[in-house]
Amino acid sequence: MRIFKRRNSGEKHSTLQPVAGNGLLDRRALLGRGIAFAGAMSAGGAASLTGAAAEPLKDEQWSLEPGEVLSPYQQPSKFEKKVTRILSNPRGEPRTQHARTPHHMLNGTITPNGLHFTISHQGNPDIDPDKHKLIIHGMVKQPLAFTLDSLSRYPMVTRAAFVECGGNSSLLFSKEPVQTDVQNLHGLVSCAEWTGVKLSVLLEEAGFDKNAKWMIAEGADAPAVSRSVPMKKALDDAMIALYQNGERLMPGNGYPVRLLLPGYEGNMQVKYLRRLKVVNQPSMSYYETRTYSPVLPNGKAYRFFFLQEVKSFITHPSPGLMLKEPGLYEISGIAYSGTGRITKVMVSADGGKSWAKAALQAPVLSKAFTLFRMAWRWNGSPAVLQSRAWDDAGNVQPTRAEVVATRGETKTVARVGGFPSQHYNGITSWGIAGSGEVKHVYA
Ligand SMILES: Nc1nc2c(c(=O)[nH]1)N[C@H]1C(S)=C(S)[C@@H](COP(=O)(O)O)O[C@H]1N2
Ligand SMILES: [Mo]
Repeated sequence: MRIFKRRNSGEKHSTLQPVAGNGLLDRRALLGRGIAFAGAMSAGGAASLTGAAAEPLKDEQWSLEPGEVLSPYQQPSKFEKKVTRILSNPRGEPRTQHARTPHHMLNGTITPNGLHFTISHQGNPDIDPDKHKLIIHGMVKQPLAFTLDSLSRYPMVTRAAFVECGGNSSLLFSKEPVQTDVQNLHGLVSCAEWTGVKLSVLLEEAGFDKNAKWMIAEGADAPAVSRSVPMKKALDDAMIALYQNGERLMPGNGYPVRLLLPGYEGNMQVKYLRRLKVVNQPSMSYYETRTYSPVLPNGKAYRFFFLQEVKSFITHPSPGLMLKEPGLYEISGIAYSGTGRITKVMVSADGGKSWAKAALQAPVLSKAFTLFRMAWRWNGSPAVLQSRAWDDAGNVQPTRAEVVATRGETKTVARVGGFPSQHYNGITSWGIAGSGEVKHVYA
């Protein structure tokens, strides 16, 4: 790995000096003044990234008449109709349904509720919140039953947290890069601000047995999805979530109540939560033993793989977002870690030969999306963009080669929507062609 040092740091336009190979610029070039200078210095000598205002503003029809009536619950502009989730099973055939987040069409750390990814193994149940109950029982002094009403009388907490399916990004286990966009590759992760009651408060009230090591969480949907959760996690930062980005949970995300386990595998975060049983051993339920116990090349399986490990990917540019012409671009993307905070993201434009430090957008929250940004002057020749993240426990995102060396890869090219394996957190590479087209590549 080679890191270019900024040359002539006393020079006037020093922020425009490349800091790594193939046109990566100092992250200070992103500060307003820097980019203006950069614009002045770009090909053609234009003063900014946009053209000069040659014509006076013209009044369009919308400026000449009253606008539309307000709607009680507003929807995005009709011009944003393409910004939707991709559905794996739009007719709701009797199998799992997936709805994937369009990361390349969003820009922020919080996923809008309508675009939060969903995995429902048998559709979203139509739960009447007035009839729903949550029970805590098993190794407790006093089994308790909560209604939505009683839950809402406890002290609440609010935090941001990403939720990621263990199967997210699993197409990167494919022998050859699967040609699709970031939504199909990485759309099974989203981040929201969740509000609810700390699970530890409810467990204390029930008088849980201090010898209990596990808790079984069960949902009220038809497959009664159930997973074993270590008591340690339950007593740490687990939340009984009632609100998502300020409003009640969406039906696809567990309405009216879900278990939130920040940083843990999505499947454990049981939606439509109806039962928590305190026990002293894991239940070895269907999902924890069948789907979410990845088999290794040596034939053995991970018994449990709870943590969603440190990861990042570039969303802009990414497949489907063409680079129109050589010049200045901001490379940006998402980084997160189930362990804690993101401390550093490095970006490469030459397939990993040289790297430069990206700017991290504050606030950088634990177990939540962090945006990173990098200034780049594309010279019009082929390039390979990559990002790599570090967290505050010192974990570093592995390369793809490192992941497949321990975890294996498919023998043939995987199909879009397939799940060759689980828990891919390696690097993603975008190949930029001379034409500006962006493709998924391995580097
Ligand atoms: N009751 C119930 N809980 C569930 C599921 C489900 O189908 N039913 N899907 C699980 C899976 S596989 C994942 S990845 C996460 C996804 O959470 P989300 O749909 O809110 O994004 O919920 C989990 N919890
Ligand atoms: Mo999942």
